[in-house]
Amino acid sequence: MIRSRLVLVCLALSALATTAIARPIAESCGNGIVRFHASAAARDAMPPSLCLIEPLIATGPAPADWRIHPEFTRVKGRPSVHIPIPEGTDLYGTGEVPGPLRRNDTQVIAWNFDAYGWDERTPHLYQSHPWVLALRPDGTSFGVLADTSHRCRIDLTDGIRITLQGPQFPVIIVEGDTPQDVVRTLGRLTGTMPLPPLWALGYHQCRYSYTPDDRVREVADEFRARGLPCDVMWLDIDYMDEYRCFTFHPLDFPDPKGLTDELHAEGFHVISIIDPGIKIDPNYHVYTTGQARDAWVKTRDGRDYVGHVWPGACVFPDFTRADTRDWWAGLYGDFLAYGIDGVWNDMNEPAVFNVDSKTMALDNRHRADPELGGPAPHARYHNVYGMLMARATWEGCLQARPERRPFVLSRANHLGGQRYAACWTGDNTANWSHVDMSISQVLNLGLSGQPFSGPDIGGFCGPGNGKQFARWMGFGALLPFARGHTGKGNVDKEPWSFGPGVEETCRLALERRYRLLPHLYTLMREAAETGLPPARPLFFTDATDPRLRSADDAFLLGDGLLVSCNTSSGRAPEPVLPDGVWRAFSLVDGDGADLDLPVLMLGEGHVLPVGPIMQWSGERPLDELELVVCLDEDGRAEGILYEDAGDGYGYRDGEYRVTRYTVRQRGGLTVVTSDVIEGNWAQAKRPLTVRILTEDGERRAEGTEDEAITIRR
Ligand code: NBV
Repeated sequence: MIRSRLVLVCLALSALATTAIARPIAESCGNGIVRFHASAAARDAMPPSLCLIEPLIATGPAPADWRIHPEFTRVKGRPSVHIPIPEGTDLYGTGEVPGPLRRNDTQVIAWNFDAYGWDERTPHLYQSHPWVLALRPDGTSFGVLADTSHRCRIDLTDGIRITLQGPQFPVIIVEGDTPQDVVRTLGRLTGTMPLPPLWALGYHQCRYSYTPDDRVREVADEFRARGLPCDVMWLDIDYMDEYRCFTFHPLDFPDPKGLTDELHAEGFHVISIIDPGIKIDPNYHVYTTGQARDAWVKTRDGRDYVGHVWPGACVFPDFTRADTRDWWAGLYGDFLAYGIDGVWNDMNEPAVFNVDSKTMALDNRHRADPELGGPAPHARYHNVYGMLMARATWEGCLQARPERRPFVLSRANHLGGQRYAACWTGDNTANWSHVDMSISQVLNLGLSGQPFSGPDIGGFCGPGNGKQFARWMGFGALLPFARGHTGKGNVDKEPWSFGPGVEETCRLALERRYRLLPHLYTLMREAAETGLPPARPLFFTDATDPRLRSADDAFLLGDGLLVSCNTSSGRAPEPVLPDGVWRAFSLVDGDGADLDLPVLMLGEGHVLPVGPIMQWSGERPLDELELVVCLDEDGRAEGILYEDAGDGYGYRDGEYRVTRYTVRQRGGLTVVTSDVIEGNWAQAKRPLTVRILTEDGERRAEGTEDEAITIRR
């Protein structure tokens, strides 16, 4: 009896143990890219990738000197891969995760989850990015992409270990001389975000919910009356008729077109929320037309799956089918005709109320198209449900208005989903830890392929306080996606809600953003072209400098503009700065004296083009420019500016301009020249103000863009 118990215990222990799988298969898939399979059988059974932009073609075995060799194992019977890392390697990425920038010693679960009120310990947020970026001590870098949509644990406590609840999966390793190289390769593999419309880079104002329509007008008018820049007003779920998507409440929003016309006339764009849960109601066109298409996700025994969300009992479109996506896309024609400019997809993990898992049953059936891998349980498609919804939404917006660039914001998403939607970090909380985390989250998302993200500035849950709001807005206004938002029943969180002092800080913060819009747009264009995010960690300046590897109270906008933030209630700690000269400068009157605002610094060798303050991005053309300059020790600096119509696709036919600004010191003269280096738009003859930042102040000069400007020392 005792012996048989012992045998059982031993058997159980060995099942728990990690078992190695012999002889993984390595395939070279392009320069610096190798895909590994646990075995030939795993390679042959590999389903289509749901994150790659196109299938990878194997061109031969891995190069002989390939450095990273994953070890495929089974942990408690589950497929697992372990990648040992050299001593001193720092880890980043893993997408939308709470906590610090540097991810060593953390564990997360890639599982899209309605993480209301999440905190530092929450194991899974709304999006899944099975991707780790590793930085070796010598500054070279590699990336690890687990090509799976299944739930997986990414454990960074001992090297990199990824363990799956699902079938065996391939691992793609990317090598680069720098982390930037690896992020660019990720962009090539999973796609880049299409260039957004310029207005989407303005400031956005949201709350759950501005209702009725007069409240939307009131808030919008308040922005204009107070001279606070803002581009977009958002409509959260209460604009709907009993939460039926694509409808408007007959009493609270009786004339949606009238409302959007008025807002447009004041320079605002309007974005409305659309959730995936469709109310079961035979008198509701979305339900009946979806029903006619048999569009819904099914239970394991083939009935329509019914889950409860805002409207009560709902069915859920099966976005894994092109037929369903086409139907969904088609719904946007009439909807956008109300004057809606962009779409916010929420609750698309998908979130379901009143079930412990907070989502639909894992054995629900998706009747997916063959190119996605064919019919399979929800467990395979859960993590990409939100991405496929965002894709259908994006396609719908483009179909409805082919001459305009879609803007979609999605709560749930997956590696590669930057092709369809921007990201906000969900229902955060108004406390200092969340203020602090908002920077590292945006940076790690950027290192995971998603360049366009930001937090709910001010915090969705909890009231917070004025000091916190001011500091959050101070740097939040400079993150790629800048939106103030808060929850139902919470205190007001408009820029003026905490009194005149905080309002003044918000004004300066927003005016700074608008002055920086030309630069942000240039960076967004770079993101669209290369995958490099606008907001970058400091270690991008020198990947060998160990001091910069954990720095996450500061970020770079591009290569040369450093934003050093105060994310605590007290005094800002002494910032960790990269080597070289970094000069603090002011962008709007009074910003240097406001200690709640981040410090802006320009690195040596950079020219930063900035525009005038505007109340919204399209208020006036960019008809004057200022060049902020920080010379390097050889007296040189350079910068570029990308411009186009701000919307539409003319830029694809050459209707754009990239101007390079060059500053050179020769003898006692500093000479500034402008050259159009790309695009067919004629060179502008704008007035230029040049500001050369020096150790003891600034030297200024005026001129125009079509001539060299000479400044005497
Ligand atoms: O649509 C209401 C909210 C929205 O404001 C928030 O931003 C989302 O994250 N939504 C979640 C649903 C309910 C939240 C309690």
